[in-house]
Order: sequence, then C-alpha cells, then structure tokens
Amino acid sequence: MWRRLGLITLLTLAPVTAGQVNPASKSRLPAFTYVRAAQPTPKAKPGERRALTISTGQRELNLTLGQLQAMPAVRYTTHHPQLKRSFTYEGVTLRDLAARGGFLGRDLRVYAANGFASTIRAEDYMNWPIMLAYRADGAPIPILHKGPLTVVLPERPERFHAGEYSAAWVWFAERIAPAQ
Ligand SMILES: Nc1nc2c(c(=O)[nH]1)N[C@H]1C(S)=C(S)[C@@H](COP(=O)(O)O)O[C@H]1N2
Ligand SMILES: [Mo]
Repeated sequence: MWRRLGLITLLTLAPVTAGQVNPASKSRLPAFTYVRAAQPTPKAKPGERRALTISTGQRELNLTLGQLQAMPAVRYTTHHPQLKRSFTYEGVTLRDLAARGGFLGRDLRVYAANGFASTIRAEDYMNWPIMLAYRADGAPIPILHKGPLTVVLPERPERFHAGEYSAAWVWFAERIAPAQ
C-alpha cells in the first residue's frame, strides 16, 4: 500500500517533460526538460516595459519579462559561439513563441534592438529546442553577454555552431514575427 502511494507521489512530482512529442511523427526534437510549466499570464505592472513583441501579422502581442517568464521554460547548457564559452541558459522555445503568435510551423524572423534581423527556419525550431533566453547561469543576461533576451541554439546538431548559423544567434532580441 505505502509502496504504491510512494510511486504515485513520485509520478506526480516528476518534472514536466516534453520533447518526446509524438513518437509516430518524424520529429527529431531531443528529449529535453521543461523546468517550469506555463503559469497564468501576470498583468503588466504600471510602467513595466515590454520585453518582447510577438507580431502575428494581424496584431502585436506585447509581453513584459514577467509575462515571458510565465511561459513554459526550458533550460540547457550550450556553447555560445560568439562569447566563446558555455552557459546554462533558461528561456522560452521559439516553438512555444510561434505557437503563442499563431504561426507555428512557419519560418520566423527575429528582430533585434540594433536593427539586425535573422530568419530561423521552421524545420530547425520545430525540431530542436532553439530558445529565446532570458537567464544565463541563473542570472539575468547582461548587455555584455548579449542580453537581456538572446537567441541560443542547443549543442546538437553541430551545424548550429558552424558559420552558416552564426546569424541565428540573435542578441538584443525584441520582436519575432512570421517570415514573409
Ligand atoms: N543583435 C544582433 N545580433 C547579431 C548580429 C547583429 O548585428 N546584431 N549579427 C549576427 C551575425 S551575422 C553574426 S556572424 C554574429 C556575430 O557575432 P560577433 O560579432 O559577436 O562575432 O552575431 C549575429 N547576431
Ligand atoms: Mo554574420
């Protein structure tokens, strides 16, 4: 009896995992762990600045940092090719952001505060946990480390760390939209 209860408790407390998605699908999304499930979206505090705009084409959804952090969060360690060292990043997957904007499965554009923009292909963000990170090694990401919001790609596949993907590592990100 206690054994069984113990097992149930364990199962209940197991971290929310995702990534397996549908084994029948051809998804290559590696098993990764959501470190936090979605929370109710908090109201923006008066004067709180928007951190990210998700443009859907029809409308703009402005999110404060607190609202972004209420979305499901992932965490993994990856080597940042431009900072030339590894960080454990935490943030929201582009996949979850695209779903929130209603353009899941479409190539997307990530726009930066300095006017830079980059296209990230659906095939990449649908299959791998490319994230918009807001925390590195447990702390907010300083501008010197390309924060406060910066796109990071997982350690695998290796092509994410090669020259053809260097433009995908968008720092100072502030808007995402479906690519035209
Ligand atoms: N915000 C922002 N992110 C950006 C860029 C940029 O100009 N602005 N350039 C991209 C490109 S094309 C490359 S090659 C790398 C360059 O990073 P580095 O200047 O730190 O080597 O950052 C990418 N991310
Ligand atoms: Mo580049």
